[in-house]
Amino acid sequence: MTKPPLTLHLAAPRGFCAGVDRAIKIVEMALQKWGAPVYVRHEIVHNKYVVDGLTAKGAVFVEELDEAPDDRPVIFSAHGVPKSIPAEAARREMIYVDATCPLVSKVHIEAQRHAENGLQMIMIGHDGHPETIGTMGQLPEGEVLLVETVDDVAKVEVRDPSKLAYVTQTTLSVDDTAGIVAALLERFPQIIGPHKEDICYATTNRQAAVKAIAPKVDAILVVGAPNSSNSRRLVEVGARAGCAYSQLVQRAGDIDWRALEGVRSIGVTAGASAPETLVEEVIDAFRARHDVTVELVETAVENVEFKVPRVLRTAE
Ligand code: 10G
Ligand code: SF4
Repeated sequence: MTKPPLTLHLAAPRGFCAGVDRAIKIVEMALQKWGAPVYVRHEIVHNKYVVDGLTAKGAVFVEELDEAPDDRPVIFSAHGVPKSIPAEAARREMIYVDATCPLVSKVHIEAQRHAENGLQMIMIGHDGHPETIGTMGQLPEGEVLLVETVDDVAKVEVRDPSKLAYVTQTTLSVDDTAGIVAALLERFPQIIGPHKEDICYATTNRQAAVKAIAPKVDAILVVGAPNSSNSRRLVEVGARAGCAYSQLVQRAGDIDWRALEGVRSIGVTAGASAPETLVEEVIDAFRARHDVTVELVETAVENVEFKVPRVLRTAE
């Protein structure tokens, strides 16, 4: 029986970013250096497949530091942690390794520098997300004001409009954030911020690739987890760029084949925490049902790599 043809537009770049790659390596190298169990505070990156794989190798994932014993190493996730967490680990004389992405640490330093210069901080981010909690937690409780939307900008109450700075989460929607920054600049013309925002290269590139694909396809699938902020942003970007069916799938088993009946072109991408093996699984699932032609849509080439912390490098 002949299979119906399907053109699969594969986004590039997609999937793992340099910060995710480094964070996973940190857990693997810690397991090699210290043996199991090694504790990890929060999912090292927001992906069940990654977490399950590391759990099988002896990592133990906990939400809070007090769930980890004093005498085993603990790793902090790529999303970053409030200052109080390494301080508590040090107080308990624990071995700890911080897997915070260097691009998130850069935002932490920015926030602290602005505060030292007497500026009140505003953070553009999602309430309750670990990265937002970590960045806001670089300064004492209540010092950083959170805005999530343009509406929030109208409501935020500041100490002195002439002494303000802002930072952002690294995985936000580029377009939504531009709107929020514009609203901040309009209400507080003296506010100081980064050149554009703190959205990282990986977020920007993955969103741009989806924008390029959306007008060409009947449907978009984003491989990623429901708790992965950057993956969910890719779904939104796909829908807003004109693709009516834009969906998140964790694995091939999540694909709604009935909804895709009659589709002749599909876009596939993956969030920064989704392993390539899951993208391959999705492509294979299409191959089983269609005569697939893969077209790579490459909108940027990435060659960013981050070193792992020295304490682990010496173990090599
Ligand atoms: O997109 P979020 O922040 O939810 O995280 P993720 O684990 O799905 O992807 C990697 C991004 C980070 C570690 C945040 S900088
Ligand atoms: Fe780092 Fe960006 Fe990846 Fe976050 S999404 S881990 S900031 S490279």
